[in-house]
Amino acid sequence: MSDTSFLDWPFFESRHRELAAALEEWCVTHLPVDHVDVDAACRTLVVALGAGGWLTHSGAGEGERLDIRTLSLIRETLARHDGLADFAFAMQGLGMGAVSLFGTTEQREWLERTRAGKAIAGFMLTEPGAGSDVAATATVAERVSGGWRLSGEKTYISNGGIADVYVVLARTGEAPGAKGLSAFLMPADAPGLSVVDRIDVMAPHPLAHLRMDGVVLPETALIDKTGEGFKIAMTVLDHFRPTVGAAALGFARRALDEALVRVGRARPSGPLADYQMVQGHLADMALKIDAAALLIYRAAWVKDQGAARISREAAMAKLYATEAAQEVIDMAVQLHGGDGVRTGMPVENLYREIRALRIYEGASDVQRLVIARSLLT
Ligand code: COS
Repeated sequence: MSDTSFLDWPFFESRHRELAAALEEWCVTHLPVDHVDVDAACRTLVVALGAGGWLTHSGAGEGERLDIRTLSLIRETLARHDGLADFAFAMQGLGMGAVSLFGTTEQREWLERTRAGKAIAGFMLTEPGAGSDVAATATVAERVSGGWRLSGEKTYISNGGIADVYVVLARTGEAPGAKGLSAFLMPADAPGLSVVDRIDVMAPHPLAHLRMDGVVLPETALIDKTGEGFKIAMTVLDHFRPTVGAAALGFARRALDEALVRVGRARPSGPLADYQMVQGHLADMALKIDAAALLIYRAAWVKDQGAARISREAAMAKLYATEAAQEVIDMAVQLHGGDGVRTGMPVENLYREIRALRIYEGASDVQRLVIARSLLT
């Protein structure tokens, strides 16, 4: 069982502690699921997380606010038990993030379905020519009678191919760059939307390259106002970046748990834990874990207290927690010796799982840029 003493920190209320305990119990009976078919596993997980009531927390209904501490606690707990369960939960939140924060009553009908586990969501931001540089988005949305026509390509779209609904960022052209973008809600069965390719990655999860070839959407698909798409996307990312850190934290906690079991094992010359150098590594792992947790729950707490923007805190949390988790997991692999790189070992799995978190939702260098800008402006 992982260290839960952090739940006594003043960032949390009793409802958070109760939720963490209840989710832990749920995870023990429901996770991990079989990952052989990742599409099927994700569908199963969304249904199960919906039935368990956990997905309610992935979004905010009209008049409600996203609770970032709750999102983070759920992600770290799920990640500790099953990376794909964390992915399934996180994508319901990120996919519908723009609707949670800016959606109309009609658009929220989709949100209620994703929060119940009855629909799967995706967020279509990245393009072949616009990854870190969101302002370079080339997908075009042109006005047509009664609505919009979208054309362009999006890649590395999580849940691409299995989602029922997407939020997509497109250029509506009010101004060049960041000020000429808008966000739209697009059902996956919209004519003209197709899967170009499914993308296989080192820690498999549903991922695809998608094409919009003249997809016609009604006026009501527009989220908030035209020209606000960049700010909407950044606001969504500000809310969810601390939670990426939380997922990394869950992976790191699991790695430390696995390492502690490993080094405590009896050996003819005594357990590895008797060696001071091993103890030094364990101390460094625990230190990085606590430091990451402090940054994550600081960012979450600040937002939950009503801060308008937490770009700097969110960037620090994501940057530090994902980089630190990579180091913690690498050390756990090392402490396992040859077994650490054996396919199917929990630490080998964590080693593959953690890598993408330093890239998605803003690569580490983008987070550094956000932090530096907060110092220089
Ligand atoms: N919240 C609200 N508004 C924001 C914002 C935020 N977090 N960040 C920027 N803005 C606003 C700025 O205030 C600016 O508006 P004004 O001109 O009215 O002041 C506007 O948006 C443009 O901002 P900026 O000039 O900083 O934009 P850049 O094009 O330089 O982009 C980075 C900045 C690189 C930080 C941004 O593109 C980014 O986060 N990229 C990573 C994207 C990403 O995470 N992709 C992963 C996708 S996986 S889902």
